[in-house]
Amino acid sequence: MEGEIQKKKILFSGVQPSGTLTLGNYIGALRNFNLLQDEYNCIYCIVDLHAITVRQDPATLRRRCLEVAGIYMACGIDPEKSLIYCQSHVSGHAELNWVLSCFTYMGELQRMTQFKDKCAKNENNINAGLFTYPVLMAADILLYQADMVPVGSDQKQHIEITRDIAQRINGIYGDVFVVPDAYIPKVGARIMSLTEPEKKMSKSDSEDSYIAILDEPNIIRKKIRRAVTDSDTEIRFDRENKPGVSNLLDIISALSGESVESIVISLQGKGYGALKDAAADCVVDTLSPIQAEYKRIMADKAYLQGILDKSADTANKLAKRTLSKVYRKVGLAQSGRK
Ligand code: ATP
Ligand code: LTN
Repeated sequence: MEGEIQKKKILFSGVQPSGTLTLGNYIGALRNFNLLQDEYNCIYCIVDLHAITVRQDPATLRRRCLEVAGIYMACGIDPEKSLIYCQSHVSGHAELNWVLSCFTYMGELQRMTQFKDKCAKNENNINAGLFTYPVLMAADILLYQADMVPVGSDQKQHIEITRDIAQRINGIYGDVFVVPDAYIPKVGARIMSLTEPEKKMSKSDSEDSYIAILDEPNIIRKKIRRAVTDSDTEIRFDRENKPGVSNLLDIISALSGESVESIVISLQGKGYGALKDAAADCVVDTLSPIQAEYKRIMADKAYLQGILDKSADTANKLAKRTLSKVYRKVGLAQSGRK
């Protein structure tokens, strides 16, 4: 990939190992990852440095990094085509983070809605990392001169600030960075919580609010059966007034490829029980083969670790190219060593 990197455009994305990955992560981000593998040189990162903005149990965090790598591969990311590695294994992320933070304004960071949401959820640990989280994310992306970043719609604001930082630096020093575009899916860019459908499904919320990619079929059915809908009986897409029902329709549409309109027609008059059964069938059918593949991959941890290490080596080389360019452009001292 290192040599080839010049020819194809570059795609970068990341997922935090901050919990077990959810159906929201899958529909909003992961399932698009493998679709783009042939068109782009893809770099998929497990962003463990981002995860520690919220307190994590060390042993669990370490285990989850490997699990996320396994899920990436089970969802179809091919380590022969794409890089899969841990953010903390490439020191360039943290180094570029520093430089970018000197070109990011406090006011910009204060407007980030994810920061406000995370503060509300972590009242006892509103740390500086939570505040500067988007700068590290910008560093992740700009470090590889990525053209494209597939994410769920909750990350749109973070991609915009990344573009602003890149354009600001390019404006001062000439062409330093590629300015990346977000790739946000048309359907399923924001899957909602099963228990509070006006909120985003999130892996750091309570277990019954999300479907984990690794949930057993009977658990998936149970969670969907209990999903909050409304006191009405009409199956209709109306995100504002019927968020629970709309979320289930969204999930079916995203996974089956059928339009919401035709799903609504086929379920007309059948009631919420039928809607929930249809959603559960789609989810189980999609996740079962991924779960089987995940089991197979996780049986050989040494192989998985080997992929992470090899990818990190390549990522380190790519990162160094951008970092030396940035250091040179901003005027940091050059080393006299050969
Ligand atoms: P946390 O709850 O710990 O903040 P998260 O699942 O919200 O985690 P990430 O793991 O960093 O956040 O998300 C990885 C990718 O999944 C991102 O591209 C994000 O936009 C996408 N994503 C997360 N939740 C959803 C969702 N509910 N619907 C669609 N996409 C989502
Ligand atoms: N901020 C993202 C995770 C993330 C990411 C990235 C996504 C960190 N770095 C780079 C895409 C590209 C989140 O909270 N969902």
